[in-house]
Amino acid sequence: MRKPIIAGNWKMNMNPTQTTEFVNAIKANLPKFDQTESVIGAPAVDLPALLEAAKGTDLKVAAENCYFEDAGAFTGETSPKTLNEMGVDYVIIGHSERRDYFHETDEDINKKAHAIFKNNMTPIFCCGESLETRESGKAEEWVSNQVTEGLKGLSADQVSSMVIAYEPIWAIGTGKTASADQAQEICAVVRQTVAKLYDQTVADKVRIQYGGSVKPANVKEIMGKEDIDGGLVGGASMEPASFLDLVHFND
Ligand code: G2H
Repeated sequence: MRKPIIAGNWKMNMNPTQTTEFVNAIKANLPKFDQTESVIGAPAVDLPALLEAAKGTDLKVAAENCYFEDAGAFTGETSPKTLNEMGVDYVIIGHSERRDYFHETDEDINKKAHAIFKNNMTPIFCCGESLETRESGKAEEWVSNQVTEGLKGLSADQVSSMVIAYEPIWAIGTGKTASADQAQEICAVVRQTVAKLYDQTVADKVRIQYGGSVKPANVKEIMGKEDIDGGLVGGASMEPASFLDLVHFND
């Protein structure tokens, strides 16, 4: 039985004051962590405020990115070692915005996955195809390849414990959601890919999220699909009542 995981991805929105106010507004009404994991991914500059406000609550904290080295001459980058020392639980890697605008490669993302595990945190590894790739009939092959490259060298235990987020680029922030069936179809491909690379036991353990215009109105149907264990949510995660509706999808 895989525990559901709903994670907000605030992207480059919110400031520390808004972060504290947000957590104060939701913290008493979060589901118990052992039933559903509620996570917020915030910009690095908001993480101290987020961690402070989340202390003693059922909320887990994600960074939206990190570098793959612990320290060194890498101006402007964020150390995974420091994130761990701060108390961060998850790090989102390979989001399509980072692949596209910041030219992150499969190899960079794979190095980040290794660095995150080395520093005792859990990656939320994103994958997903563009509209062009989908229309050319190559979505399955594309996503399977991203997963294969992204997981290179990770152990079965590591992959069993991680989260993979399938986010079709054409459904991100566009208001166009993949139908629950379209989302399920590719999430099943992600799980089959993990089974091929490792084995069925690992594939049965890895948690797979769908992301792309998830909102309170569609979360229940999406979460009802066999291979979907969670949501990675941008726009609809930035308002307290909406966030609470998402994490209480099965109430
Ligand atoms: C996809 C998602 C969050 P939104 O990027 O990862 O954003 O829910 O706004 O489509």
